[in-house]
Amino acid sequence: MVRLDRRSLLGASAVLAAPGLLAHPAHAAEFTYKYANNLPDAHPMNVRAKEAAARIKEETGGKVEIQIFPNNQLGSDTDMLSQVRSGAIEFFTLSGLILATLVPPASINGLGFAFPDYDAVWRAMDGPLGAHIRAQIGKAGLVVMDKIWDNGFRQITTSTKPIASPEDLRGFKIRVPVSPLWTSLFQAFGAAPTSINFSEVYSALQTRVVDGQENPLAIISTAKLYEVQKYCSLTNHMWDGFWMLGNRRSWVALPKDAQEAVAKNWNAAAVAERADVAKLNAGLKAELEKQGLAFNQPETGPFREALKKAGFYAQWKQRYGDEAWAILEQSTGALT
Ligand code: X2X
Repeated sequence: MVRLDRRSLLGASAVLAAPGLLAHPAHAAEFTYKYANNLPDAHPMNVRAKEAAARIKEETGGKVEIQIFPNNQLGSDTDMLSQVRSGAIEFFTLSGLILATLVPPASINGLGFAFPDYDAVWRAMDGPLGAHIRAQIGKAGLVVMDKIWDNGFRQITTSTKPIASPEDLRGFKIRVPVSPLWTSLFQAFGAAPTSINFSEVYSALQTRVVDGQENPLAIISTAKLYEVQKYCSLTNHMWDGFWMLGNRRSWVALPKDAQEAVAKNWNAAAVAERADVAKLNAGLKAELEKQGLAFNQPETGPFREALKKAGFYAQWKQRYGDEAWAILEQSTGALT
């Protein structure tokens, strides 16, 4: 679907202006690969990816050049997932929860209120839970790098009211990413979730197709969602991260030493990005308050209880299976 709103026009002109596409340099790289994502240029993910691409070029003696297409320039997450599978793009970072439309177990880290803090997140994602998920991604035919990039703990913003208790979510029109787990989570609260790709979120909020959304503060800030939202409720209701996915054919086409340089630098960039995002998220509340967002910090106990009562955890335990659930609970403690 082509929609010529402000954002896609900006995206289209940026694609046309991208140097490698129009010019034919005398010493073209042997492998010119595209990395696409859904986040604004200013987000640490794109900042660190740019550094990694420069190092990859240097360490491969110019053989591997990675062009970065941020901000949904090449389409929505749904589009880009098709593109990385077909080889139209070579690399793509995607939330595990959205990847779950292809690899169902990949959403498990997004279960409501599973992780108490970042220590538990990295223990799980750099440990057995991450390994379990990556094995499933591999079986689906995609390449995945070892280190997941941080998106963050997610918070709810609205244009209408603060969310102070689970009752405030009843009937609430909220945008969620395209992902069965996300829809299920907000349905369990009795909300009215609508699946919308991130490429359409700003305009969906602006035109009041939905009254709210949920994202980490780093995204609320870099995507300027505060321009179209009034309240921010610090629910920390789930942790979300981005897997660096690769097209398998393009990956195996790279010589071994180039693969190593690419993997090493993508993984190092992910680790650096985690620190950036944690720092950003910790400092952004004051800045977003200045932009006009009103904050509140609800107690999370009643939200967890509401999920338990709705049978949310029991239902997802059955879907993921006992083995995966046991691996998750190693890092989170008992959830059911
Ligand atoms: O779509 C979203 O909300 C985002 C940007 O956080 C994800 O990629 C999951």
